[in-house]
Amino acid sequence: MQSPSEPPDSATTTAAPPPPTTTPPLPHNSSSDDFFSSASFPSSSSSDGDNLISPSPPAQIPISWPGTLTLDWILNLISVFEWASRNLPPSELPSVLPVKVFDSLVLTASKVLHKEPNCVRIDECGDGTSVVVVGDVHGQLHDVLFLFREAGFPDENRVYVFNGDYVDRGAWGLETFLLLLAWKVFLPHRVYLLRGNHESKYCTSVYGFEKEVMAKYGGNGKHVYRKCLGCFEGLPLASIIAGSVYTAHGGLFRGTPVTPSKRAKKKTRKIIINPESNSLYLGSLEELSKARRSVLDPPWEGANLIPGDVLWSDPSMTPGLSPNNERGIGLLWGPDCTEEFLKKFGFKLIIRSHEGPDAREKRPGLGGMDEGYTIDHVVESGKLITLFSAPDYPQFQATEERYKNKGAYIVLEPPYFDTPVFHSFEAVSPRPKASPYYDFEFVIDSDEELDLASMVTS
Ligand SMILES: [Mn+2]
Repeated sequence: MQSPSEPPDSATTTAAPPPPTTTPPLPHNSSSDDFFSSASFPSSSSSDGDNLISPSPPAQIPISWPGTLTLDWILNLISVFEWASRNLPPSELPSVLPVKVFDSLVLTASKVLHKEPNCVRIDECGDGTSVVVVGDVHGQLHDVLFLFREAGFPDENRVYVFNGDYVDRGAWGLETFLLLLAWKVFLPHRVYLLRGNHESKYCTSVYGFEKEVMAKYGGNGKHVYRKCLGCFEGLPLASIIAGSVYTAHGGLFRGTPVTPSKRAKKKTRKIIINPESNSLYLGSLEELSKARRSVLDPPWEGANLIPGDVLWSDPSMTPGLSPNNERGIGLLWGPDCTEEFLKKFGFKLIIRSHEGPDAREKRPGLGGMDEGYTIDHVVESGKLITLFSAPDYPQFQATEERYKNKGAYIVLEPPYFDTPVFHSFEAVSPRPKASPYYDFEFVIDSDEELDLASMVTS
């Protein structure tokens, strides 16, 4: 059992760059303990939003890089982001989070993430450990902070698995992503960050994150955006919790038949691509483990087919595997495929995300996302669940009639971790005022109908 203020393992100590030299921290008036004893967190009763408003700036700005992250540093980061979101224009973010501190955090996190396998196995869950699974959060920083305060911060006995889609649409994708990276660096074996389809160049150029970064970091915006994309490449694709729960942003994926090349060069392989649905079959965990995840964007073919499926696919009530024509990428899979996958690998649950209330509105036969989750398939070996953790989504909506959806997270408890306990929650209200970073009135509601041609050329 380690103290939360001590470095959790060597991952945080091997990659610590030197502290920033040009932006020394301002002298602050007290120890962090003094500041946080009077601050509003981590009270779990702070759901009314009133005590989230901090009229005076946090004690420790600008943030400096400590070399090794501590719980106090992360709590201060939360405080600074929350305060800045309500009191500073977006372009002032660098005055509280200097680009050099951004660089250190992203570099350190990227090194940790790139070492993880495509499918992380979370097995070190002891008797006293619970696992919190979180779906799409889409830059809704204040709702993420509420979730952490209600479910409890990550610690020795509380593991977090995030299913991707940290950025785009919401106005605080950068702060949200950086906060999650900070937790990852601080507790690399207690916080797992999987990739969503929005952690890509294509999505972030259409749905707001790129423009958000440019607005916040100005002249350093391109640099900050490039570093974020590099970090996205390191995000693993899936997790297996306690050997019985599979999680991924989209879900299941196809097998990619491999035949030896005629010219038997060393390790040269030819991957047969056949878009006919009757040639589709479920992929194996071994294929997933060998997939190449470092390419962020379509065209999704060859070695990219599996990541494309894992990030973009959706469940269906129609049996079998078929191309996901609505999205133009990924697959649709039926209850029979859920059963096949669960049975083959001895799993009890699949927890995927990827569909919010807007997407579900267009999916007759599947449940709506009012409560932040749906149980889509109930089969002999277990269940398939969709989990969406952005309440009152999307933040910017063209119609007056809002979805008013709740977000949800799932807690998995020992000893088997295979019985989901659902926690639905309302959006933090009021949200700070913010301007959208994409043309939400003209950009399509969900991720459907992708312009594949533009993806190929961009
Ligand atoms: Mn998604």
